Amino acid sequence: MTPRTARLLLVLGAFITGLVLFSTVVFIITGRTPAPIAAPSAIGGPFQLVDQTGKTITDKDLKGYPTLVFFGFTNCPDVCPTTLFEVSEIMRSLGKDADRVKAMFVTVDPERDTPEKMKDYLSSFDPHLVGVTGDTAAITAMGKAYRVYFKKVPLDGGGYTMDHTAIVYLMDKDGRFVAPFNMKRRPEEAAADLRRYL
Ligand SMILES: [Cu+2]
Repeated sequence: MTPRTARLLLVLGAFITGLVLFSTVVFIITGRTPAPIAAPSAIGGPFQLVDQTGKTITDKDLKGYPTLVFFGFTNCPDVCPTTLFEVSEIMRSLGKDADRVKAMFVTVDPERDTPEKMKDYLSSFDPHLVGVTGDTAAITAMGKAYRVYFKKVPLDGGGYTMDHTAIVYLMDKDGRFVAPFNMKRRPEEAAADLRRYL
């Protein structure tokens, strides 16, 4: 296991622990077992950012579309390109239905990931992918709303990389969090699962 993989597992672990703790708190307060993993309203919410063409994008643009949301950054050496490739395969498997879902790649590195940079980067992936950036405050707020962990890590030779939560979120047509989307299956299976939310 590379240190990077170990770090990502740690981040994933922390996220899941957070969800479990949250569910437990809900259980203690209400005396009822909460809906799967977390109350749907606990993740997601309104945002106002910019897409890779420089156009404003908000949560309202996602209304009516099941949406995959993934946080990352264009300088990411492995996890982000792999995930974007996998999401692209799912979109391809969806065929025509790809127009009825959305897939968003939200940068956690808005300093470097300008709309132009996002556009250039995403040109290697499925054209349905929407790149999302904006000012640091707005990105931080969205990250918080999605319970995403991210942190700048200085590199030995100068510059920096980003540690970040690597979960693909499935949001339903009404913008409610459904579950972390299972990427560990064939694109056709993932596409079939996604179709259930159309
Ligand atoms: Cu990444």
